[in-house]
Amino acid sequence: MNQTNSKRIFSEALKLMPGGVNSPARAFGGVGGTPIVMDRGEGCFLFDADGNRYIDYVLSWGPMILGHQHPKVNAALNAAVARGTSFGAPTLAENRLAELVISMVPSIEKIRLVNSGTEATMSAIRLARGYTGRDRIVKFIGNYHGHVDSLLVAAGSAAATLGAPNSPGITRGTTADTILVPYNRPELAEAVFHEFGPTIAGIIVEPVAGNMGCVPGTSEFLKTLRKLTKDYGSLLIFDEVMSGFRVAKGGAQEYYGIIPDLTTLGKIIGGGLPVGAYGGRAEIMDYVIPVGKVYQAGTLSGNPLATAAGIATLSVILEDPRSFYDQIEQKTTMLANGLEKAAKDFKIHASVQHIGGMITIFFLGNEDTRIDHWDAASRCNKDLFAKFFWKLIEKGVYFPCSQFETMFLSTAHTEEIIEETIEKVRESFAEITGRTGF
Ligand code: KE4
Repeated sequence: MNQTNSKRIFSEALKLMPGGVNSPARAFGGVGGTPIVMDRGEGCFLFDADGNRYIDYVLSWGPMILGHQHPKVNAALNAAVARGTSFGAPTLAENRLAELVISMVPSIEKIRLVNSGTEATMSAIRLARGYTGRDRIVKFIGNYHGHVDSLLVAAGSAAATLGAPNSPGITRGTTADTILVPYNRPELAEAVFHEFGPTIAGIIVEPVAGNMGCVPGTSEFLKTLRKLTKDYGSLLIFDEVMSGFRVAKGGAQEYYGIIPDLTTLGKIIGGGLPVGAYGGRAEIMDYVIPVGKVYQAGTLSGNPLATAAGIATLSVILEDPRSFYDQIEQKTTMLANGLEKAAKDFKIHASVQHIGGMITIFFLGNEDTRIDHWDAASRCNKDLFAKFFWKLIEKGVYFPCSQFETMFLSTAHTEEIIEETIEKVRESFAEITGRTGF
């Protein structure tokens, strides 16, 4: 596979930006080798700087649920550009995006748009502290909520991939009020609340963890968090930056039927442009400045181009949401079944875990049969994952470059493309194992 341009461009990047990237998740730290420089996206495909085509299961780490260059998103962006790019003043489009999100997400009566998932989670925990007057926040080992100082402890995603779950540069004081609990262990969350409950401002949780790879929260776990926060007067924050608009129209909170006090959003809400958001009941959100005193601001929050892309994306989903999510679920299940059968046929010890449009194949440690928390995820066979990743790259299939990331599907992935993917997975397993698979 010719990668001349990609390697040249990336070697220049290394001189200009730390690790040649503007986000460590792209650095290929979990798989080794040189990141591939992408040039354009089209439907479910990415094309690199040398013109090589890949079936894309990263989808910009989640946003591109309609695939790349959806005509309605492109048209909305072109129309918005013709009116100017940023005014720093209220615009109608912000009302429109807010209305769409409020109509889709059960917990949200009022919303504040920001520019990233990190800004959303940072603001939501500040709001929880301002609203309750308490300091402590509970987070879960292996969950990643963006690079918020007080949450960059035992963090997943690239923090785990690159071995920096606790980043240097964060003071002990910053994380002194962060309580860590293992994910999917309701009894341990109970123990923490029995000891610290009256001092806990809130819990922030990925209801479907995507930053260990795809590890859905159990109903019992999430119901326990809902009960504990209600009993102790803390706020439950669902970080749905990844699961929002992906596992259901109303995100994981609709899927599980558990309504948090605050929800953070990102990725799909911007349709590929930088949008994050946090929202919840009006009586909580009215603690945010300028109504309340909890400060939060942003030059480009609610930007006209970003809101145009977000409105177009959510509007396509809302044309027929039931068939939209049935389609996403059906395609994800088709891929999952193909991955499971391939792993079984080639005697590879794996667990394929999926929910809505999120999916991960875990190459399990010997003693594990399924991944439901970080300890098990950390025992996965990362070397085998890396071999598998590169075999697929050679065959034109682009999986996330880490065992601790989730794969995504879009409405642009056809059944034929999924069948082609499964065939290339089987070829890769045959080459790795030397078995025939029959
Ligand atoms: P951003 O600041 O990257 O927009 O969002 C942070 C964030 C918050 N919460 C959850 C549940 C998230 O998954 C994320 C970001 N996800 C990673 C991928 N695992 C983004 C990729 C990257 O960091 O480049």
